[in-house]
Amino acid sequence: MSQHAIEGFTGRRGLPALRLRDSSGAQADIYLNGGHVTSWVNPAGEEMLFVSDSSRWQQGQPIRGGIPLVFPQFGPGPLPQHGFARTSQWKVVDDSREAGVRLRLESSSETLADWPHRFAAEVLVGLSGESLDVCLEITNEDESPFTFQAALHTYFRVADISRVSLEGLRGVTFVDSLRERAREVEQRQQVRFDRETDRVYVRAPDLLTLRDHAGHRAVTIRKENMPDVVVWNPWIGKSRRMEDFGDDEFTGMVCVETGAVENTVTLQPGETYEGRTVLTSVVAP
Ligand code: TA6
Repeated sequence: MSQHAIEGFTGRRGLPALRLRDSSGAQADIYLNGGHVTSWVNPAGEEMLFVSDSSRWQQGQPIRGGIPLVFPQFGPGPLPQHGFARTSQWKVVDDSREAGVRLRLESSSETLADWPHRFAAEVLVGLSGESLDVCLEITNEDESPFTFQAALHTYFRVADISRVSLEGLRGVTFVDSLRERAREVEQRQQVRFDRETDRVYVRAPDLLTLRDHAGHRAVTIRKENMPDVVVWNPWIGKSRRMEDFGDDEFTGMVCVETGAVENTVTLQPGETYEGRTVLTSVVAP
């Protein structure tokens, strides 16, 4: 990773945030609320992530866009949707040796009330030229094992969803959240979008390419120890039902999320899980 400059600043609605820059001119913003990457600008100055114009910017509320951290639960369940990581206040780990920003969230009386396991979570965000590198680490600080789900719920900005393709999923089994979790094998080399899409691709390849044909851009998505990939676009109906998302914003975004969703993680006491995703911006014809 290249050398970084890190500066604190007051972000939207007064929320505390950090800005990370590297020598290539790339830049990323990370909010302490949720440990949330809200912006990734490539060396050419292009914003690669989507954030809704209707997003809340309130402490304790999820930011609609960027890279929400999903932990310890994905989707609906006994905990609030997608777990408490994205609505908790993370702290900066001041470690000058790090190549990037490291934030930390520890179990507390609030989290223990909902999820009775002591843990430490850390996210390391780094930049290296065309790449954004996000590593999520979860340590079991308890005396008994626990099982969790985790994901980087990344919202990519695109010029026109109808001219977007996601490559590398052919032959992968997916669970369709819109058809009572029906399982099917992806037949297409290029997944395209013309309707609401909400699928978990199980044990997907570790390298995918998202092509924004109208934007003449592409992003490679390289993951480590994050077996599953969630692909989501709310399309028209769901967009209208989300009050922190514009009715027509579905045309300018797609979520390609990397994590352990169908393949949950069980940690023994003292064990640490590390999941990493490296996003690289490439110019596409
Ligand atoms: O990742 C896909 C998904 O689980 C969708 O079902 C949709 O609910 C999306 O996450 C956003 O969830 P949120 O709780 O942020 O509105």
